[in-house]
Amino acid sequence: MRIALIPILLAVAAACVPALCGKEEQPVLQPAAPVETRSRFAALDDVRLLANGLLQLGQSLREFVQKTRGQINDILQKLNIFDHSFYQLSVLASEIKEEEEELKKTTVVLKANNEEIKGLSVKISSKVDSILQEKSRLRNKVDGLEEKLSSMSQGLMTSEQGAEISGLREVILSQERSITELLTAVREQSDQLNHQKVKITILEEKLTFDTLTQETIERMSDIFSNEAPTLTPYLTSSSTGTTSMTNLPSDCSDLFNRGERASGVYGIRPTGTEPFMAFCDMSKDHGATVIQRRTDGSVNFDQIWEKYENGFGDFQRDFWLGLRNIHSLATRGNSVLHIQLEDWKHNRRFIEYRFNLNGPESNYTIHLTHLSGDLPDPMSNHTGMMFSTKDRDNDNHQESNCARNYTGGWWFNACGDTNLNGRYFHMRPKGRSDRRRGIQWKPGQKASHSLKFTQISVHPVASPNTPSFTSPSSETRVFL
Ligand SMILES: [Ca+2]
Repeated sequence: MRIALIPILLAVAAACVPALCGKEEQPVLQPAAPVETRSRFAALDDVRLLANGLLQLGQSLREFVQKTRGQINDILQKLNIFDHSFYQLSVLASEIKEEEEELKKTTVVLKANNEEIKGLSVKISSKVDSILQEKSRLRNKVDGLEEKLSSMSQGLMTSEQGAEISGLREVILSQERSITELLTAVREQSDQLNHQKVKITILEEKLTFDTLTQETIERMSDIFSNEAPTLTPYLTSSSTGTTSMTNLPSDCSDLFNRGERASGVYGIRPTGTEPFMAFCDMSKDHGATVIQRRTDGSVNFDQIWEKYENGFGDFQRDFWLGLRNIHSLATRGNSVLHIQLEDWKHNRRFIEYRFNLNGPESNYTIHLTHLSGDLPDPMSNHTGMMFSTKDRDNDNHQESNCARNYTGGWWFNACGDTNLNGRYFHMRPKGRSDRRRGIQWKPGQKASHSLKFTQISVHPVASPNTPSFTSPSSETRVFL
């Protein structure tokens, strides 16, 4: 604005000079023509000045508009992201409400059951009282009988006494019968009571389960924004020096062959690559380098490309070794990918593939050939797939970004696939939208639970004299 004002003022000032000042000083009889030409030139200059000023003003205005437009676009994008998260949260909130309603109904049922049980226990205690009374009465009668018997042994038994004894016997028999009846009734009542107890335990379990759901959902917003920790980098100290650098095992299998038998975190250096830290899972017959593990949901796997490339998490719990390191492990060839899974019913199964992974230039394309195992094989559908994350859509689905919709980075094909890097759920997710975001092995099955435990490891193909690896090592069970 200030820039625009200067030429205008200049123009006004210039126009004023000939108009006002010149009128008094110039002689009246001067010819009119040259004055007019001069003032016309002066006016032209002014117009030029004014035009320049206006041009500058126009340019700065255009820049300002472009800048503002860019800012508005940024804001709109942010608003879109916010809308998306808000929508997800509102879906979750409505699910919470539904569960609350269910919870209320359950509580009403529980209360009714409680009343029933109270009634039953009152009845049972009154019956037990009457049994006890019967028992004491019986004991008194038996005592009397014994007295009479002892007196009988001293003298002869009269016919009157005999009749009394047989009468007493009948009384005793009838008492015994009523006691047996009472006991049967008590047993029936206690059976019923046990049945009610089981019902209540189930309801209680459901109640804690629902509470857990709510807690998980409450934690959801935190997890959304959680940055996963970066994995411990490989550090060389001056004491270890270059000798240890050149002497590093190429992988966990090499370390096993050198005699190491304890599972844990070690520095390794696949041939021709940088050294890095890795978790070695040592079984009875070989060592495997673990590239992924899910045990408790302590690490958020919904991370961006950079994180998936470099690795994240905690070696002792949940982690992803990083595409760059996995690629380094695969470059030697002859690799076997070993996948162990466990569901919430403690069923543990495995599957093995011949495995290769391209480098970053091919977005870490995976190559798999099914070898063995007792799991179904949905991963063969993923062979030849590039890796995708929420910020790098390399999947085969034209209209959507699988990693964004299903969460976690993976070799997605056309969404709805196997995804072991999905969200960790501590129970069966209720909504379909949540279910698809879980840790999936074979989606599309009716009971689509999110898995409880996963571990993916790599080891070289077993040589003919080494027995092939079929069961998970005991060490990994420590993490369950
Ligand atoms: Ca896509």
